[in-house]
Amino acid sequence: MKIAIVCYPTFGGSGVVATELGIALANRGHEVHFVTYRQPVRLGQLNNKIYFHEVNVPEYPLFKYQPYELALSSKLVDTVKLHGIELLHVHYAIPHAYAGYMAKQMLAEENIHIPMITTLHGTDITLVGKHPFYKPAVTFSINNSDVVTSVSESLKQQTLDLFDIKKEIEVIPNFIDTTKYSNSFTDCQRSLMAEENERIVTHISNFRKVKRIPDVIRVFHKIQEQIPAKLVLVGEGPEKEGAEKLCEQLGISDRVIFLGNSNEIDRILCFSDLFLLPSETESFGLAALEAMINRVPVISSNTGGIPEVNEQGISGFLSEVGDIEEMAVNALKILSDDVILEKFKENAVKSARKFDILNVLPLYEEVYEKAYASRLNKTYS
Ligand code: GMT
Repeated sequence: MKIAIVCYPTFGGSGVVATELGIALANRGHEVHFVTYRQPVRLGQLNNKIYFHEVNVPEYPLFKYQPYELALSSKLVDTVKLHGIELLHVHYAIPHAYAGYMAKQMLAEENIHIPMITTLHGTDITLVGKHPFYKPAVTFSINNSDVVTSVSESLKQQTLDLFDIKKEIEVIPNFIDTTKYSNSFTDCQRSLMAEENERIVTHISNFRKVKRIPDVIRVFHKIQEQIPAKLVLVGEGPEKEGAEKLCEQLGISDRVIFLGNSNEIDRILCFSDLFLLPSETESFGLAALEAMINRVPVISSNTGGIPEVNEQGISGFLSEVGDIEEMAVNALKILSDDVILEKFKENAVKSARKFDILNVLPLYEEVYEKAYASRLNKTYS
């Protein structure tokens, strides 16, 4: 099938999921066309199965805000016509589902009928989408998608609670390509990060408020009071400066390593002993799943879809949002004993394997086939 994927090209989870899905679909023989404003960060070499089409938004002095949706929908129309695209899969409702719907309508005028799948990822519903300024447009574009999927049961429920949804929402969880990890690194270069006797605690995110970065630092502060440890912080975002200041205030700057954005996530997780994800809300927690497949147990909050990924007392521990005390106690339970740590590491991989791409990809293919087969029965009003 010829599929156009619309996503954010950045380090955020929805872009990563869209990119990994596109790569996996191409490996299965589909032709995949990414349509976005920059080549997605996780997308490697383009080939005859993977294409990238850049959306350009020309500047004009009249505009305070550049009309990205307009440029995206035009690009989609051109791409569909030029490459004979059969299906549109948009990741993150805002503004992709809206632009996708407009593209569909324009194409229908020319008697080209193309189904649109919208995958909801999290903040497009829970933080941004529910804002009254966006809500009517988000509700409209979800209800006018041919198929709607969400990355967790929790996100499905939140969508139904927050919006007036008239469509069925199918849950297709995020996934991991487990074959990539069967020969995981043997040389993790751990010595570059920490002394032999130190545990390595890691957090990876885009450093937005929702990630509760101060909680990450305060939990680590308590851990390092009890055992020798280093904290590795990976990512960039608005909370980073405050994080650096907090480390200084707590007198732990020499134990905290800020790595910035990285394409070497697996290498970093390879030498990590524990992953912290104390988020305010998290539709799924892809970062936790990536940690787990790399043998890293997770201390997280119990919010949103995280309990569908991190298993209490098995792959790690979950606490109420903001319960720094309990998170630190649980972290120490795992880190203080080599045997316990090893058990949690093994369990983390086992839990992660449930999200093997081989189980999840067919769910998307099934949805695509159904949507494609029924495209001509639709009335494009
Ligand atoms: O929160 C992020 O890190 C980015 C955000 C995104 O949309 O790019 O992530 C959301 O989608 C991910 C992939 O489906 C989920 O794993 C994250 O849990 C979700 N983030 C939130 O709900 C806060």
